[in-house]
Amino acid sequence: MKNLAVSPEVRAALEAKKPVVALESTIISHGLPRGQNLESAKAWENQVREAGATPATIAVIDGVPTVGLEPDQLERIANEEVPKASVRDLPVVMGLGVSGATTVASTAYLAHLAGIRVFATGGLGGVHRGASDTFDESADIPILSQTPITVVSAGVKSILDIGATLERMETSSVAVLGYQTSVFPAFWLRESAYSLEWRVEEPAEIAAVMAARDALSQRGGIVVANPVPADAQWDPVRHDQILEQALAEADRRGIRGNEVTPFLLSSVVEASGGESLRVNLDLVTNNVALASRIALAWSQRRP
Ligand code: PSU
Ligand code: MN
Repeated sequence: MKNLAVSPEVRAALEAKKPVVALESTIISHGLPRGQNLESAKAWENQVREAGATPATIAVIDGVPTVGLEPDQLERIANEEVPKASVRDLPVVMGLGVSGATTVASTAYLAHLAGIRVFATGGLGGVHRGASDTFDESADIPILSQTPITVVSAGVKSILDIGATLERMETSSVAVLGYQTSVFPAFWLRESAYSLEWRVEEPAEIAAVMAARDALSQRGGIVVANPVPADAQWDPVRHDQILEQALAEADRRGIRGNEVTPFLLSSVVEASGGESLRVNLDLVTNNVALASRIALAWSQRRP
């Protein structure tokens, strides 16, 4: 694509067929509190480098979709008021020449345009509770159904309707692989009430699935469901109490549209006194580690 800015570091890695891991920016601008967000974003980039891969944090900067943010660009996304930009917003922020933080959907979309195969996030967006009335479903799944990328996620947050989200992924032909688990994780918790059909033990197996998907010329993405480590998960009782309060508050205030997810996340962080935030940071770190290993396994398949 013309006008896609790929940083020299990311471009060199892609040209040399070295491992690259895409990272999203909505988690930085809207998913984490200021003060915590820049430090975390830098730590995840360093973590990818230490694992032997190249990080590519993605956002739109002054109208230019950018793959591999420079340090000053990362700072702007963390500190300025930037809109959350999903795929439908990309042409708008580009056309108007403004900046935007990319969601899972738009990060996957731009990463694919740049030729990146592996992406680490915290949790995917999905079907919200009550979606049969509100129609609130994240664009993350429909976009993943058309975007050949492998996304490592700690499942989806329990603020969503997890069962409906899994059904939507099935209908959309998005493959879901449990990483060393047969149970779909629920973001802050290792397990939801839903089991998975497919379990893998090693990054090389995931790379083999990616190669087979390519051989079939399938367009859909692969979701790797990676549970938060056992010693890092949130207390399930506290989790249920706080979640219920946050959902009721969002309902009472009539929160709608793309504000729902950021509102629920920040309410939960506040009500938990930061406990949910610690779990959130730990699970992203765990996802970045696995995504780096998958990117390495993928590049080893292609000498
Ligand atoms: N999960 C998180 N933190 C986040 C998000 C998801 O733990 O910040 C963001 C992702 O960018 C995801 C988006 O793509 O929320 C989904 O928003 P919506 O439900 O409005 O599609
Ligand atoms: Mn929504």
